[in-house]
Amino acid sequence: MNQIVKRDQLIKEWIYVAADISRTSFEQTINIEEKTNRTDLVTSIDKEIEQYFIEKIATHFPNERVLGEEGSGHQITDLKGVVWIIDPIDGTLNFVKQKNDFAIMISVYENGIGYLGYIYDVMKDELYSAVKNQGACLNEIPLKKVKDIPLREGLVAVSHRLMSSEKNDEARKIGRASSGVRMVGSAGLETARVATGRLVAYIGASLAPWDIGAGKVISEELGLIYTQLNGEKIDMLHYNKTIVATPSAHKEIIEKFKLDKEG
Ligand code: 2AM
Ligand code: CA
Repeated sequence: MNQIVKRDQLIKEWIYVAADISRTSFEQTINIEEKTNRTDLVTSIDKEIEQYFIEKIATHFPNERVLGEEGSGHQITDLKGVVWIIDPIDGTLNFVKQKNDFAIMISVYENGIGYLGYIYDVMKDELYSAVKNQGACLNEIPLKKVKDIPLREGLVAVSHRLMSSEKNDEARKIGRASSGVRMVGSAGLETARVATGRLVAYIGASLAPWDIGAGKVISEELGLIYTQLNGEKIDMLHYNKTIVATPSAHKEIIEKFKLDKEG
């Protein structure tokens, strides 16, 4: 990928402006709509931030395509060339109900390979960033490769949908096999916790490319494994059941548990 340094600087500038938009909104009345159901929300702020990124990308990189959660980007059916992947607010339920624990996420892929990834924890002012083959940072300070801690010695996060399933006890079995379960409700921030060694695994029930893109670049730079729950590689054009984990916890979870069968 060309112009890595320029892209990195611009993305960081844009993220801080977007974060101001999200924080300022707490003093305003915002519009909230249900997308697929009452737990899947979109606000006027998600749309405003996505629009802001799309305008910036179009100005600086007019020939490149954008895949955005709220649909104001391009219709993407292949990953040829450079594709920007945007989640304007990851953890919209947290944003609305808690005003905390939400993230802004951007990643840049070329021909399906992730080169740049950013997760910004707005309320903690923590920016996780990574450049392929150059490592990952937290607020510009390099992060160490994670230790390969096994499941029984670490904490895990499992998506609400899997953990509360009545049909299948597999997620709760994983919880019992670990040291404990900790849930945040933001795929990006849960992945960031695996990337900093605070969790050994995060399991997502049904994550879209914009929930995955940035965290995958960051976690792979730190020696973590990010795949579908059946062990196959992530499909960046569709929804995936996901696991990001230390190598040991990843192996144990995909071999011992039948989570990928769950709806
Ligand atoms: P979102 O807030 O950007 O929608 C919640 O467990 C995590 O799963 C969040 O990162 C959320 O991202 C993501 N997610 C993906 N699809 C979802 C859906 N249909 N409903 C709720 N959360 C979803
Ligand atoms: Ca979102």
